[in-house]
Amino acid sequence: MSSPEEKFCLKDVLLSFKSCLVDNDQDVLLEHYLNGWKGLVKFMNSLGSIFSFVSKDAVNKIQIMENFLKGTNGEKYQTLRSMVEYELNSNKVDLTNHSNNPNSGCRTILRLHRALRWLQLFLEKLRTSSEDSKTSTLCAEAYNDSLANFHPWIIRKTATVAFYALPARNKFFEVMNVGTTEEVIEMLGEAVPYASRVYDFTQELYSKHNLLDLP
Ligand code: 1PZ
Repeated sequence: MSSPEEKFCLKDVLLSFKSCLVDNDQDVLLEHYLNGWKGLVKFMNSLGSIFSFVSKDAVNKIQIMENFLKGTNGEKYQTLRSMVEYELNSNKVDLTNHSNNPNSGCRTILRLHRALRWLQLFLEKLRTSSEDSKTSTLCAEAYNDSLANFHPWIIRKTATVAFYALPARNKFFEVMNVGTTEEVIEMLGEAVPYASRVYDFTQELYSKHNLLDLP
């Protein structure tokens, strides 16, 4: 049995997206951003092995970024702004095809950034859902309005099938380990806006540098 302090709590995870915002929402600390993702992966793993194809990809991308942070140019990867500046100035970003510099920080973060949009939409749908709402439907709607647009047919198909394995709304709220339904709804109302602010900042930064379509 795990001790209470080791118990997973979605609120702490979402608050990582608060602690990663710096400079008046004009920059994002990569380490805290990745901590948020690590917590989300943990949460996803607690929902069952059906999502392991998703968590494998997320873990892989987190690892790519952690290797940059630990590497010789680690200080260039402290924030999203410094990463973009560094990688663009040193020609580390493939703008047209994904071959010379396969896993740039910019293209890797772009994948997580698109997934953050899904998360934002999904959690907002959950927050405003009624008791008889189906988590699988909410999740599929959020996915179709975001990530699905960037995924080939086979991944869309697999993801859509996996969504049916999501626990029902009350069970899902329980796994978040935040408290009663009212407390979960309140927590989401408080925490989702931080994820939105991180999303908005990244979107603007990437758009300014024409990085939103990196292969
Ligand atoms: C709580 C339920 C979890 C549902 C998760 C919904 C997202 C479905 C996404 C399915 C993606 C699966 C596999 C890999 C896809 C990759 O091809 C793409 C593009 O990367 P590339 O091939 O270009 O390197 N990867 C992504 O789009 C990133 C996906 C990250 C998903 C993280 C989800 C975190 C979930 C948190 C749960 C609270």
